[in-house]
Amino acid sequence: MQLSPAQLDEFKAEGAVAIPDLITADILAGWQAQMRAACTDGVDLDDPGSWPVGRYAPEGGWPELSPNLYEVNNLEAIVEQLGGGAFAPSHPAGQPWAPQVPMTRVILPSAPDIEWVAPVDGHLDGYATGWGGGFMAFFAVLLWDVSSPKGGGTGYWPRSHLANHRYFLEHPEQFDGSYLFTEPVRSGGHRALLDQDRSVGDVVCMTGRAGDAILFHGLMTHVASTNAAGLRQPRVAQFARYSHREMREQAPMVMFPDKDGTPWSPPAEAGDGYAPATGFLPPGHQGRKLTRYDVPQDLWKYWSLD
Ligand SMILES: O=C(O)CCC(=O)C(=O)O
Repeated sequence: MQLSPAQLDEFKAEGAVAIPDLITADILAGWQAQMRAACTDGVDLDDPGSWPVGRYAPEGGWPELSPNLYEVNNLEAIVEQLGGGAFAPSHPAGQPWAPQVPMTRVILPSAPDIEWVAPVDGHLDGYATGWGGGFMAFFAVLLWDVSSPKGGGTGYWPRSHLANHRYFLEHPEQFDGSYLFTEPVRSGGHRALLDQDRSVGDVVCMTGRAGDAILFHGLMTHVASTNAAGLRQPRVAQFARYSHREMREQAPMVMFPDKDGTPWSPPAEAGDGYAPATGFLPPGHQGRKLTRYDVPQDLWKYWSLD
């Protein structure tokens, strides 16, 4: 499978493009069977009467589905088309590369007294503590139909990849993740970067048929949305995330290093389960010359779209 020139143009302009039927019927049927079998606590994905409210995962989490999404031929072919071999599944910095398990996330309808509201703010992937640089793109893949924009599909702000790129061109020193701790994002959230840019569209919540996907640019502001009360479709999705191979390899040297510039090493876990950031490379540090820190004028410099 390859994206058509029209799909590539849409992806570049909007930061997101639908890929219908990314997943073949046989793989999809297998995944659905594995998801059904993995449910515990009396939950039956085909019986809304058995559903708890909101986000659901069985005890111990969702299992790795077979085949692994990252190894699906159609996906591999598109990733090769996009990156010309330069993109690989994202993984935590400081660990040797190993096959990755895609994230599985299920969002069931909310409680009847909760009114659906559109997401008001989102985030960028690739900036969690301990994650490496060079985050390029991600795919959201539906395992069940989502017919309604209120059905819990990933919310995203069209053209926010361009707005965020413009911000980082003006503030390249914050591309390391320090933008999260700097105004206006520190108080106003990612939304603050979008409000400054009139070309960014209103939030859209993903819909589609089981087996469909959306490809998102890594600088797309996005967020999980709520599955409206009363709906009878589970939002069941897997996510595949990709980084630039070379930048990913540089990540352990430069991601959240100690303030004196000594190489990053995973910090001890804080009490709330989140590892604290240990600081960023100071301006002028040699590490900042690595491509992991590059904010290219041409947003597509590290892609293979021509
Ligand atoms: O569950 C979703 O639709 C959104 C997931 C998300 O925000 C993420 O993977 O970063």
